[in-house]
Amino acid sequence: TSILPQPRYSDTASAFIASPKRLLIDGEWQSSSGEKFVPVYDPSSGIEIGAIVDASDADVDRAVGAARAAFDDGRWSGQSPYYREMTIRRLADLIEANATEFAELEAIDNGKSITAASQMDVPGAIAQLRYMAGWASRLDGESVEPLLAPSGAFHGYTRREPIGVAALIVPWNFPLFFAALKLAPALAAGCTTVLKPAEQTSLTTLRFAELVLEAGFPAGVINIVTGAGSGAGAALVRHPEVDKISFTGSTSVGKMIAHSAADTLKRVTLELGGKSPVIVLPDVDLGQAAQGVAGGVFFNSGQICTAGSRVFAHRDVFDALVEGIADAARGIRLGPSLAPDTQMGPLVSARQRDTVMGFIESASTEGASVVAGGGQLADQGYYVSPTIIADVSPEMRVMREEIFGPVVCVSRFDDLDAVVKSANATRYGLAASVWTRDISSMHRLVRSIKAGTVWGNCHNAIDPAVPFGGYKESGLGREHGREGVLAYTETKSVLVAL
Ligand code: TXE
Repeated sequence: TSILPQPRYSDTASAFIASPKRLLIDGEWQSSSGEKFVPVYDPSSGIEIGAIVDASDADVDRAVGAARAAFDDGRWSGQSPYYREMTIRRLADLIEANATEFAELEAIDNGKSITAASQMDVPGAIAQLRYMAGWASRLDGESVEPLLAPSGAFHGYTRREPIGVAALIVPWNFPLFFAALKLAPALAAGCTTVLKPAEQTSLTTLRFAELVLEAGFPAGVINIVTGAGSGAGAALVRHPEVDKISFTGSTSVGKMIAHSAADTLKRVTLELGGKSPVIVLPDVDLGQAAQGVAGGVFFNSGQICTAGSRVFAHRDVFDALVEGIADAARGIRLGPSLAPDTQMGPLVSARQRDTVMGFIESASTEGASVVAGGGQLADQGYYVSPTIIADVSPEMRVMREEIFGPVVCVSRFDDLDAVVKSANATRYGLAASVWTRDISSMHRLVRSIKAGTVWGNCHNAIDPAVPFGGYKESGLGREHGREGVLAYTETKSVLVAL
């Protein structure tokens, strides 16, 4: 397959990429105390296009210090909820006004198609900010009657107070979206923040930082440091002045963060890997189910934590479903991220491509069969074709580990009890989907599957108002919705003897 060359960047995007990159600390652009940089690649071509700052420990210390000072003097949490809501809304409005530029930068930096970036990532980021902005004025405490005291002996109530300084660590699969998703509830709750984007994809976050200044946030409320996970990321996690960490990324780093956070008992929210089961019952409309299942795993080139990567099809529909998913896979137009008709772009990095190819090779070695796809495409860029693997068994690597690429394993089942066992036979528990028109089977499965989200007749339906997070090793805590914003607060109980 030949992949077209990446179309020319717009002048606006080229100028932004070429501009010198710094760190947003205490309301101004600051240079790093070190001289280290991380190269930026365009995954569609594999060409190095620029560089971002690799922040030093001293930079991280300055950023945390600025957030600490901004929290402690109440310049953000001491304002009215209405002021906080309107400032967050201004940021959303500014992103919307620059939506085209954000979509292009995201496509260039991450490799996702410009269509997906403009239809999902950018509007998704805006919606997160607008939804959470409303929570600023709804974080009420409660009046409480103590159980053991005579009525009227105490005035009891709770207050919702912001935790303090929140460190927000973001992965590379949805860079702008995750930055907004983490910042919005922290800011609504009244926390101050230090955000670190992934070193592979920091461009949209740096453009976002310019809008933070324009939106008029007080200095130090939002600080942005770029750089390596093992350097700037780890420095942020161990910093004693950080009160809360919210991390999205790999399960292995999530566990390291939980260990490190234990030293000062930082509050932790972790959104980690997944190996989400997709269960297809025999009564479905096969055409629709095949399209839906394919979309559930191939969206974002499979680089999404909820990817429906283990499909369990009822024996009666197995062959037809595999054929349907293979047809859908063959119909996906792969191409460079900026080409308007590209449906699936490359993977984010050469490393990610090599990891995914390693999984596909391991499947063949272990005796599975590759039904469709299976290849690395083109010499330039990090393309992998949508791949379907059958004849799998539960011990194979492809069935146990998160692949994070456009690869799906399909196996067959006979009855509901057996499929529940197979679906739950994983250390992960992020999401699942069930495809059937039989409502009692649907709800039986919903109750039995150990996952933070179960979708019915759809996959990857993610919404700012609906709690999101994992069971088991897929994470800790919930993002989105009321639970998402409460995760940035402490409850203070007050009892006044009358
Ligand atoms: O993730 P990392 P990687 C999974 C997916 C993928 C694998 C590896 O399976 O193939 O992880 O991706 C920062 N202290 N997911 O290596 O390293 C890092 O800089 C503090 C699932 O890129 O976890 C980046 O900002 N921070 C996933 C972020 O953590 C550290 C999204 C994620 O990087 C750090 C991404 C450290 N010691 C990958 N080390 C999802 N849940 O959606 C790294 N970081």
